Amino acid sequence: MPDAKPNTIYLKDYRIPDYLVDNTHLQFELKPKATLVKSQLKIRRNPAAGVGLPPLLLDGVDLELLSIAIDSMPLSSEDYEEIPQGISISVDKPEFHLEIQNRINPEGNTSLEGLYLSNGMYCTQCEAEGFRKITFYPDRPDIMSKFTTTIVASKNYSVLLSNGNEIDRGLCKDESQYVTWEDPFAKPAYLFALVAGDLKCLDDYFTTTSGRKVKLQIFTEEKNIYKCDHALRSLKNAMRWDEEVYGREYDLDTFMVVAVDHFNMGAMENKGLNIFNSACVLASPETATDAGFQRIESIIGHEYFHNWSGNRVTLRDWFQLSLKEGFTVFRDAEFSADLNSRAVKRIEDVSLLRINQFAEDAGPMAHPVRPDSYMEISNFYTLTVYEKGSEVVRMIHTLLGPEGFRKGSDLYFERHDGCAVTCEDFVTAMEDANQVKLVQFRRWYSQAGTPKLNVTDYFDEKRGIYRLTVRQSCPPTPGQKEKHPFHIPLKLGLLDKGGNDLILDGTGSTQCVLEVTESEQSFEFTGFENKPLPSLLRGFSAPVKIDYPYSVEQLLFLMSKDTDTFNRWNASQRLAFMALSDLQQAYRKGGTLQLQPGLIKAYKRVLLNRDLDPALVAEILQLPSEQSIAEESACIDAEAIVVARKFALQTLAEALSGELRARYIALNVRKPYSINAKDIAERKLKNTCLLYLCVTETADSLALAQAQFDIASNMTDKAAALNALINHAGDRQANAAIEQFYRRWKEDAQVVELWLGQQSRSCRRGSLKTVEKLIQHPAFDLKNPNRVRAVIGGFTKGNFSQFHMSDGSGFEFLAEQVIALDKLNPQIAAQQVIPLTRWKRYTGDLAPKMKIALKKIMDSGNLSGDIYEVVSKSLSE
Ligand code: B3K
Ligand code: ZN
Repeated sequence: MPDAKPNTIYLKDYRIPDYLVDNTHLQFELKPKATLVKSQLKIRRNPAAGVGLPPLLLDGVDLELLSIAIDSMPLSSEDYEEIPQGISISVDKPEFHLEIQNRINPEGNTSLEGLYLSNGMYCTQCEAEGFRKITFYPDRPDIMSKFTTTIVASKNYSVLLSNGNEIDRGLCKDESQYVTWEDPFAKPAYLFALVAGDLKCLDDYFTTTSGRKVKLQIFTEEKNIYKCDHALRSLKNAMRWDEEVYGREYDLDTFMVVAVDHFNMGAMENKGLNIFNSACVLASPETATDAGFQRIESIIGHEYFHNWSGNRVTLRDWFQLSLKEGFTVFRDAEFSADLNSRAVKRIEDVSLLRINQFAEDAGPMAHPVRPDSYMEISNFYTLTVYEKGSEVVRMIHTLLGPEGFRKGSDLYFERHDGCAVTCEDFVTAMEDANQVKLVQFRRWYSQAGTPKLNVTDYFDEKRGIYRLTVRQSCPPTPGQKEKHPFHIPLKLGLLDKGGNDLILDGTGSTQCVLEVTESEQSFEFTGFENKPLPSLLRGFSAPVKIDYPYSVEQLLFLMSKDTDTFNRWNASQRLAFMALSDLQQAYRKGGTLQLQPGLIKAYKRVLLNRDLDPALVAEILQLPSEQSIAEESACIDAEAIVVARKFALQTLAEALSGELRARYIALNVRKPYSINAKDIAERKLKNTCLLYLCVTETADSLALAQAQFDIASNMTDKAAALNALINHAGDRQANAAIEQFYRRWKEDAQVVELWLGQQSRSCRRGSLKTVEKLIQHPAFDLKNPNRVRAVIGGFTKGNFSQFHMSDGSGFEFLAEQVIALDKLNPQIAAQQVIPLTRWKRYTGDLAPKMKIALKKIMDSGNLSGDIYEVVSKSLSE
């Protein structure tokens, strides 16, 4: 148990702030163990908050208070009171200057929240509630203040950065230096940032549509400057895209990005000074894979887009998190889709949603896109808030069309610029700009759970009428037993026998969006000679599960004929799920396993089809992961899943080896590495073929992998070959590759993380013993979240078969790691514990063994609020 059980905070209890902070001036005297923070705040009573002068409440955590003064008069200990969340100060006037001095210990801060040190460099992370670890402050997003910041530090630091524009710098009497920054835009404390380090920068300019020249700078250690080009290019693309697609220009004179090795997540959108996890900004062809390059582009875009969706228009309270995150994920997804393959981007995003967000919706932490309560807000940076939140915005886009959506976003930004607002304000702007009502649609924000659509159809041959009947339901989630019907945009097409799209109405369109709003609803289409075949939920037009009784033949037909690329891929997935479920059943019954022959034929056809985008071919060929098979199953039989998938993979690899080899050889041409959609697609298919070939473990196929490993000069090909060897070569060959790779790359943090991750995820070599050894390896560091995610996360989230070993050793291991992590970094501990929280869905002995591991954590004592919330909710469900 934590010292005191954390409080639950409710959305319904929101109250506007009693006091406002117009100006915030901060001065930092940086010392590793004892940084002095002086804050001067111009405070006034909030006129909208009522009469009287209630006490001023300031949040503060792990701070050493040195002094407080109001209008230069020092306060005595009777004038303020220390309370659990900070201090409460008696106030006798409606306007005053508050001065506070406190000390903090950046070196001892392993939570990576507030001000901390990473490889000798000072940096901050304030979202959501990290600012209170820097100084006493009303740390809530609806308090927006104009900040100036003075940083005083030794001359060893070549850069001292904060938000906004540099307005002063000089030397102090004691030979230290100072720099002062001013941010002209009022902002909540969570967007504050400070960086001090011995860094170099890559710089450039961007000229906005209205002709303003903006200085762009990417800061990193000198040795990594050569890895910043892609981030810089991505930033310029993002700036141009936001001008073209949303009419949004950048608003400061400089935009800075800093790469930091120790970071709890991907990146942070601090005003004018984005701080990035090094892994999400640094890349070169020799050190980063194509997926890494694409991730950088999307995260650079995401953080940049927050400048409007999050910073200029910010949040009233943390329950509204999806207002900025869901909207910004939607924006970055469209940015990536516009710059790369739209279909492949959609497939990747939907896979993530179905595998992980659907699991969240079905688990003990299920919550609506706008949660209505939390104990620890850090636990709500979830796939529901981000990815499902983005799907909700996408549905508005689908319902209003691109022009209507743009009118809505223009109105939203114009109406709320400089304000802290709510999800409700977003929907209202969309309604007002389009003169529509989205009353029922709002349930997407308040109801948790994944809706399910059951679709049946009927064809009246005589009258040529085709009727679709849609029934919707949504399973209960914690605290929400009954659900009301959702407003669901169901995009569909109808195919004739030749696979052509039929015309659906008088306007001649071949695709329509049905608006499903009732529990049961029928839709009719007329004028057909034969019963059409429906292509349902095209482009995944809503975050739902859909069930229509397709036969194997119908799925094969859709897979080769559907004009909607997403649904072609989806048909291949359904087919694979059916085949894998048959195999699981046969295994459970002790029968012989046989892979559905239709699937082999279909894969062969796809592999031979030279007209299909190679990236799509690669997506179709990849069998659903074990995790995604698990997510499809009502009860998870881990052993049957592993056996079924392995059997399917081996059968396919053997049956298609000729075609796989031919396609591999055709694509394996030597040419200079370039990051463009066509080359990325070809590398993706080539490496998918290589991995399949190696599943057969023949000397021939392993020789191809070895040759690629030896000569590859880019990391995409090198890492793919290493992965094939780690998973399929004999011990000697695999270990030699592992060692050789490490020797070459041990100085490169990002490559070492990739290397650790591949070993932990390997079902052959990533057994618990290997992972335990990796934890002892000099490259591992429990204080570094990237290393934790690579080794512990790689094993528990990416190595299904080994983590779910029937003796429960994987669960025990995770419990021990979570207990150790919680003492250092509660946010990372809470991210890592998630696989255990799904215990209820497992069959056999696994569920009780997972539960025992959770109990072990619960009983270990002195838990953080983060871990307490997740573990107690998982056990009490
Ligand atoms: N807004 C940050 C996330 C902060 C997470 C704090 N625990 C990054 C992003 O979503 O852009
Ligand atoms: Zn974000």
